[in-house]
Amino acid sequence: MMKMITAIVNKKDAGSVCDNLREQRIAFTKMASTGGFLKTGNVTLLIGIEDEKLPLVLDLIRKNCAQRMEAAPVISNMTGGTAMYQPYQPQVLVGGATVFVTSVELYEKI
Ligand code: 2BA
Repeated sequence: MMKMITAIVNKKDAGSVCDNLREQRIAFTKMASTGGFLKTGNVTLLIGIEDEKLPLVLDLIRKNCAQRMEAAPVISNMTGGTAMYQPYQPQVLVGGATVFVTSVELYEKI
């Protein structure tokens, strides 16, 4: 049986996660993505793996990703609701990775 890991990874951590996946010879697809809230780039990894390798991959992601504070966009009424950056910005805690694991019904290479 297989699992599909969809991991949304902070850009700053994506390099080391991908290097480690390659070292472990784990196949993955890397997609450029954008966070809906911060509107900044992150990386979405699709990783299809055998069930027994799930703990290895989750461990690898945990070891290579860290939470950090990042500036949040400020909504200003003065500009009619458009997000704009101001000198003193509120910060939000952004995860190193958001991970979804789903069961794969069919895996076929055509
Ligand atoms: P963003 O949507 O850009 O969100 C960045 C961070 O901003 C989030 O970190 C969270 O701390 C904060 N945040 C998000 N929405 C918020 C809101 N409505 N009010 C206040 N603060 C908010 P993380 O939770 O670690 O998420 C990092 C990135 O992972 C997200 O970037 C998004 O691209 C993705 N993500 C997180 N949860 C997701 C979900 N349930 N489904 C799909 N993607 C998700």
